[in-house]
Amino acid sequence: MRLKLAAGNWKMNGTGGDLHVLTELAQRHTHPACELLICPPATLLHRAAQAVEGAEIAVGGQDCHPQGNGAYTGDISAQMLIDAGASAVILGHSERRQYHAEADETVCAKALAAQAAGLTVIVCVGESLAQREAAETLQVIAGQIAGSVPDLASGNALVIAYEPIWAIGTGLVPDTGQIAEVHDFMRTRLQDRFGAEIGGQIRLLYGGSVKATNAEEIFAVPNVDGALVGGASLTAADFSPIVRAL
Ligand code: G2H
Repeated sequence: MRLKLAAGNWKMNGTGGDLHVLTELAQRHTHPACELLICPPATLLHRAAQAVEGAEIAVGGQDCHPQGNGAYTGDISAQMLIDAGASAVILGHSERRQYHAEADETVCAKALAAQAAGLTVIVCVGESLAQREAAETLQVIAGQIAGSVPDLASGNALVIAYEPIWAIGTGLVPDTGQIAEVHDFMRTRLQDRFGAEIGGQIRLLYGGSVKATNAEEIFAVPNVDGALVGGASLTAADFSPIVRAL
């Protein structure tokens, strides 16, 4: 059985004054069948890891470099994330693909490095509105999974987040039929590639304008194993009801 996962992506939000959100989440999180992960900006990782020490909350990064170290100004390696207390990393988020021109091959190289370092990898995939309207959604998802996901020895340390770009931060959410179609498709592709066991272990998250008001409906969709949550993960008051809905 796949353990449910609620992952908060703080994006470029949060300073030291926001660490209280983690302690509030820790007090409220009593859901043993659900893993809780917060990915704050890199500047907060170490303090965030300290803030959740002893609680059932993990912290993760939002990106990493494919190399372990070297002359890459401004970048952070997978080993550095681990050193700061992270156990997971989000890779290939559409904002990285869009604003940093990250191609599937780059995401795959980062995923390999993160895996080798021992991080759980959350690879993001998702279509644009134009691609959906052109009925290219499944083709886009298939290409991103083929190009961004490295070969695996086990499915436990890989998570894939389906985040339709048109649903991110817009308040627009695909209907449950559209989510089911993509999640079932991803499961089939993964099982075709990695075999039934490994492909069946990989957790599939939905992301894009998840809120307390729509979480229950989304989590009832088969093959939705949790959520990657942006805006609604920034406060415990918003995030806790989403976690409870899992
Ligand atoms: C999608 C999501 C988190 P939000 O980017 O990855 O953000 O929930 O704000 O749409």
